[in-house]
Amino acid sequence: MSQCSDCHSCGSASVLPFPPSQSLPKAVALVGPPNSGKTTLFNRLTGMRQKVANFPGVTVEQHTGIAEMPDGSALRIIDLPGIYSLQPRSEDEQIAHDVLTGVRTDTDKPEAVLLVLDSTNLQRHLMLAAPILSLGLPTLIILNMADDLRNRGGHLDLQALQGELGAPVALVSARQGEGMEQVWDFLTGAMPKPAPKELPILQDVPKCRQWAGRVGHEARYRPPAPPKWTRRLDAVFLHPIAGPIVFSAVLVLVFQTIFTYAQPLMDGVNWLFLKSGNWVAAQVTQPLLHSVIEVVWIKGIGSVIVFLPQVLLLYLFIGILEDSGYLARAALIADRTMARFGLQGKSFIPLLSAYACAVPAIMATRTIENKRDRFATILVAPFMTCSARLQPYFLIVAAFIPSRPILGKFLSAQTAAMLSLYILGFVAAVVTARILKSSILKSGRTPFLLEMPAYRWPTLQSLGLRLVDRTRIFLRRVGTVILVVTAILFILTRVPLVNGQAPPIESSLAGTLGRTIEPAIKPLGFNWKVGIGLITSLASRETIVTTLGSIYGMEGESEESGRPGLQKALRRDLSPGGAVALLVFFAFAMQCISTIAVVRRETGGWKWPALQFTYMSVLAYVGAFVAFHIVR
Ligand SMILES: Nc1nc2c(ncn2[C@@H]2O[C@H](COP(=O)(O)OP(=O)(O)OP(=O)(O)O)[C@@H](O)[C@H]2O)c(=O)[nH]1
Ligand SMILES: [Mg+2]
Repeated sequence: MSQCSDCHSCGSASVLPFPPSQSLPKAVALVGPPNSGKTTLFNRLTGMRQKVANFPGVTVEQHTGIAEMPDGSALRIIDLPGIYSLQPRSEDEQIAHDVLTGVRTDTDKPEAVLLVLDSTNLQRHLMLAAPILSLGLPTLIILNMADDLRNRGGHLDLQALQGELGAPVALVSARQGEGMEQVWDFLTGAMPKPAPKELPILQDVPKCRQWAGRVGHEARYRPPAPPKWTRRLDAVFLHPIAGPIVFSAVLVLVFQTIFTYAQPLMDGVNWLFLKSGNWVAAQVTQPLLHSVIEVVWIKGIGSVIVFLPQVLLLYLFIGILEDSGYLARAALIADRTMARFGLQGKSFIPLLSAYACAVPAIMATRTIENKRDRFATILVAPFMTCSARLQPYFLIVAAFIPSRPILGKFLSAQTAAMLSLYILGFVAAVVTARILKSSILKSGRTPFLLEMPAYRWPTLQSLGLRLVDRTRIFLRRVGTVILVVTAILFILTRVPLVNGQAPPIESSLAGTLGRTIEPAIKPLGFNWKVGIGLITSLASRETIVTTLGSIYGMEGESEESGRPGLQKALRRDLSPGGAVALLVFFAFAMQCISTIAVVRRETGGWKWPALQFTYMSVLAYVGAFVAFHIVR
């Protein structure tokens, strides 16, 4: 076992001369405790848009960006996951540690460090200064959140702190761009050097804390007034009874908004898409091209595009939860419940973000220290209802469930059905976690430690940028995977030619494929058309919507263009039992190649993704079978 303390690395604690002799540093690392604003600064320096949010553990891997220096030269800036010490406890901390010490081959060893500390929480954050300075790299200590410090009446003497640490210090607000000239001065080597200082080697956490306290005292650090609102809000949000009630109310509000209030927006997008598509189709007289536009574009792609407003609303809500600081509170409330299923509060954040997409959620499990807890979270995350499931769910629910109110304006039958599907995925996740944690992934209970961030108003700019990025990703997905699959399907439904004409769909290649698997899916209440959709949805779940849209479009069954036509066609083709079975199938099946790939990467092999895929597929089949036979 290492004799090193938790907050200080071994070795000499003296600081090397600064700035580096002749040449400028080529790669500079952003280091600091979680949630101190490293990525905000990274984005400001490089002009990039890496994810920023108000909870610890947002960045879980290193990102390199280029900062353009005033003289036109380029400097590589490396954003790192947050660390509390140089003794890594979780995968993300390990990455930061390895980049910093030059162990990783995929990233340059940094030649200088920007140590980002939260100036409103300086006494705690200063503890990291000693081990980082002892690395001997030229280091600028950035006291971030200067705006917050000032607004809450905090103060410190920068010169004194600089003298105590023997390293340059800058008071900065990365969010507002305040004090950035000092950062540039450091990077260009124009910042004056303070006298070097021999730092003590500290052996344990209490000594580190003592040292940080003394340095803070010498720097006449006056901590800012405790954030009044944070205390007041926490009294409600973390209350053992009020907390869970608020949390449930937040969830219902989110779902109600997505499923009900998104409707007019979706209708608007649908109208726009149809009008523009029909206009283009009317200009094209060549029959093949005309039907490509009509089938692939209007009926296929159009049936997915309409979901953009819903997906954006979901991301908007997640953005507000993440940026406000509420997410960390929700994790704390969830910790007790999670413990019943063998997981812990730290698993909650990845699981909640899996409502958007399982891929970043699986990456976010890197913050979980206990490997078995981490693997269990990875294995259950794909059960959470991701935004790609929203589309088949919505199509089927809208087709089969009337939109009548259940609890007045508060809850409609369709919202209740959607909510049940979300609950179904959640139950599958926690039951699976329970099974895993009491069998192959058994481990003792890990205490849940998460630093609660101060509440912050989400800025319109940050929410707006999230939505712009999300729209781009959505459209890119539609324009690549979904368009390609829909185009291939179009070809497969037109071959082999009969007398130079496209055959009826059921005898086309796609139809033959669908009919080949029909015997296997008939017990679930699905016909060959749904079968084709199940095959294409292996590429991504939304493609079942474009597939059914194109098939019914080609058959002319959806005379009425757009979603109402598709819904009518579905009602003709699926019994209510088959519809419920299809929903259950989508709730449980792991139809996402990207998720399989990321599980393989994060678990280091094929064993876990293979187990996960088999388990989820069997559960999907059996679940759909049972649902079909119960509902009929
Ligand atoms: N008031 C204020 N907030 C800031 C400032 N810089 C960052 N923030 C906020 O602090 C929160 C955390 O910012 P990030 O940049 O994600 O922090 P990080 O250090 O990269 O966090 P991890 O990746 O989790 O380690 C976000 O809500 C930011 O908007 C600042 O100068 N002032
Ligand atoms: Mg970050």
